[in-house]
Amino acid sequence: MAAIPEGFRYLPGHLDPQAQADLVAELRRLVAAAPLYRPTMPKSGRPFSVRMTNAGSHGWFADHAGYRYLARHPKTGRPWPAIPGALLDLWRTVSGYPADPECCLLNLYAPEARMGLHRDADEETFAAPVVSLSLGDSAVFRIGAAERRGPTTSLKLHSGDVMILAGPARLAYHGIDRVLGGSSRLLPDGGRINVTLRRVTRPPEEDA
Ligand code: MD3
Ligand code: FE
Repeated sequence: MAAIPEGFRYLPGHLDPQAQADLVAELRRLVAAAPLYRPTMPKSGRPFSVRMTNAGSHGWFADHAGYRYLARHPKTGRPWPAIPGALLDLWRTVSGYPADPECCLLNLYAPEARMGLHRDADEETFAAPVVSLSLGDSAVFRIGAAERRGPTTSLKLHSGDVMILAGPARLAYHGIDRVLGGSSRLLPDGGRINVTLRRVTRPPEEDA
């Protein structure tokens, strides 16, 4: 076991079951407006096992042309839906950051899906924290250091848990080793949803 990087905050069970269910209903509307897609790795062309969609002014996407943010859904060509109010409230409550998030990335994990160790580094500012929420099946999360080969620590994430990654933790390597299928009854079809809120551009407030 290694030390968890400074700036990591973990709020287990931050959302109660009713708030989780309300949010899932809202996310179903979001997915109806902005269908899930499967990004591909830029170099290998290998598809992600996780399916994704976004809300907000900036939506995260990956294909042969690279990792980047898009103003519109890659398939429908429409702007991304607005970030749900409950998620803006969450950010304003826990981020400690003066500007709102621009990207609300929704990751949908089937029980077999995982996410390899990576850093979130496609943003223009790392001064803003990343705020992340887990819904549905539990998962084994791994967090390391700012260097890929550094030591890592594993943590089990459950439905309703919130993480805030600020300071040195903001650039830490992290990933999802596995989803524990059948561990939650929030989603009737099983699986796990992760919602990750990020600032993408540097707001004028950062100069203050
Ligand atoms: C640690 N999502 O969307 S959430 C991602 O559960 C992502 O789907 C994982 O990694 C998931 O980029 C992990 C927690 C998370 C999100 C961002 C981080 C942890 C982080 C940024 C820096 C360090
Ligand atoms: Fe990430």
